[in-house]
Amino acid sequence: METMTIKVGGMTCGGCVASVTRVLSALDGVKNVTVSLEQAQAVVVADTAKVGREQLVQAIEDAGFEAG
Ligand SMILES: [Cu+2]
Repeated sequence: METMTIKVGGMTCGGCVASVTRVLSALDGVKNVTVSLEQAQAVVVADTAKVGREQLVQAIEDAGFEAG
């Protein structure tokens, strides 16, 4: 289990936070997701044998936000 912090750009409200939280939580291997609008980031606890940082970034971008 590893904690990864990913910068998320383009979030403007609680709805955006909920969207990012939802897409990340849906990925297999993700155990916990904490998204902060103020800090513009997502902190994800995940089993890195199942899901890598690239997949988290891709999921955020697919949802219409910038990630890195
Ligand atoms: Cu929003």
